Amino acid sequence: MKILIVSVNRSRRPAAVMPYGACVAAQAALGAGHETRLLDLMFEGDPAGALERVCREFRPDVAGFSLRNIDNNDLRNPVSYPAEAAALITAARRTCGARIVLGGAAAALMPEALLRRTGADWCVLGDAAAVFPRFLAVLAAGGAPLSVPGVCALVNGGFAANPPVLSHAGGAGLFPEFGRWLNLRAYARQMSAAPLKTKLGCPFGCSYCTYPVLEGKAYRLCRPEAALAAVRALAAAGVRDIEFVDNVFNSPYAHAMELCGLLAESRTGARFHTMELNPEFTDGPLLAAMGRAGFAGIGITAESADDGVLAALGKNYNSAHLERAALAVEAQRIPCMWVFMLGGPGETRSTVERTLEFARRRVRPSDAVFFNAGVRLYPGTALEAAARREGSLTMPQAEMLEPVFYTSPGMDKEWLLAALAAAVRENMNFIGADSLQLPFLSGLYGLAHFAGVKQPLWKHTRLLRRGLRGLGINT
Ligand code: B12
Repeated sequence: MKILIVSVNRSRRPAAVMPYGACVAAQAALGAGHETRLLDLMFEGDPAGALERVCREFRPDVAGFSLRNIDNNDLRNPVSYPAEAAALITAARRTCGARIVLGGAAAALMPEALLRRTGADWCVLGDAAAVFPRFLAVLAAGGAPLSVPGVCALVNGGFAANPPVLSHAGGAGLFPEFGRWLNLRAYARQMSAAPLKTKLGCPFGCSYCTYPVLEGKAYRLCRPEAALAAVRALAAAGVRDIEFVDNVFNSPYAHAMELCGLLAESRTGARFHTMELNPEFTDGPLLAAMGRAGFAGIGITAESADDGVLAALGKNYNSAHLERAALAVEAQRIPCMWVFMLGGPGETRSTVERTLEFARRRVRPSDAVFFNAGVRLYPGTALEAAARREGSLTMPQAEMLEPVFYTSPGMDKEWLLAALAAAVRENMNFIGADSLQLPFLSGLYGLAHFAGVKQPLWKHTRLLRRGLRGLGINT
């Protein structure tokens, strides 16, 4: 069959991210013997026009729409993406007779709502490398796609789902040939690193998080040698920056250490990044191994520095782990971004102050701190249930496609936003979601790339903010 994969995501905030999942889906279709094309809309000026052109020329039998984001996760300036996806699907229907299937993290989180909103025929959950070829084989043979585990659809107005089975992450399926599908130069010009994942699954129990819903709770690890081979292939294709996008990079600890050891020995010339370090497993030996491996930027997802809030979020670590992680970061040179999420369950004015105080006192001034305000609520999470019990969430699950946020009843939302704005104003290494609203952020990446600045750009947060302030722009 002829398969067209369409990557719908066009968001360049905080940066343009390569459509990893769409590439995995395309590679899986190609590997199963189908004639496959990928249309990446990231840099298209006229997305609907580009899609209609491909639909007319290529005449796909199946169009797979990869939906990454439901919204931008920004409480103050929410942007919702399903309407854009629905309009594109209408355009595809207008121009060709392809059957339409949804995939991607957004689709997997709210399949029923997205099937209803977009009018697509099916939605594929779980790992595309495992499910998509089977789905296509059944479709090609004239069978019923709903017989395939991981496929869902609307049947006579009701939602029917065949639950996905967890796939093994041997490696190959997770490592598509990015250069075959994407304009890698365009991404390099936007200072985007190529994503690589070394495991599937998330065994942690964070009350608000969707990762176990998306990938299951059990870890399926890639062999570190397979990840190294993928790194080598990317380096050979000219990719300089690679970002490990594991849900948590440093768990299991031994797996991360082994990978770092291999990367250090292999000297591929690539620079590595990850934004997903868990404080419990962030210590001196790990950071030393990451330094030897060639990590140029790391992120610690801390969320809060208050023990009560961390417990209410269901975190596996406490403030003592944060202190230890901060000491380990201080003792080495890799630039670090700390990520916090204020306003979660149990949050009060004093717990917010505690987290801000940690960021002022324990984060090196040369490092950056990113603050989210409010917690995006997703159906099926423990926090959703808690919000319904508290009475702060009353809307039906089907309507949660529109961004809906939790903020603690123990704290006034307006006060939180004002306190955060004041902290960002006073500390030049702090940024919040508002900082990402800069209209010229994409131009800034282009300029930095042109000037030969190395990734990650956020390591220059203080300098950039000072420069912008000098120009009268307060970010
Ligand atoms: C790493 C990550 C980031 C990194 C990305 C770095 C990089 N270089 O790529 C950073 C920190 C930059 C980031 C930013 C954002 N992120 Co993010 N991110 C992730 C994370 C942890 C992994 C994404 C990834 O690469 N996965 C690996 C690929 C292979 O998986 P995948 O894309 O889902 O594809 C698989 C399946 O979905 C399926 N599939 C995909 N497409 C298709 C198509 C078809 C046809 C089929 C059949 C199957 C299929 O097959 C693939 C293989 O199994 C996910 C959580 C998660 N576990 O998914 C969140 C996640 C994708 N992010 C999310 C969000 C919201 C954002 C932001 C909007 C918010 C923010 N915090 O700033 C921005 C948007 C950035 C942008 N420009 O679009 C949400 C998206 C859903 C939603 N809630 O709207 C997620 C799911 C987390 C969450 N909160 O639930 N993110």
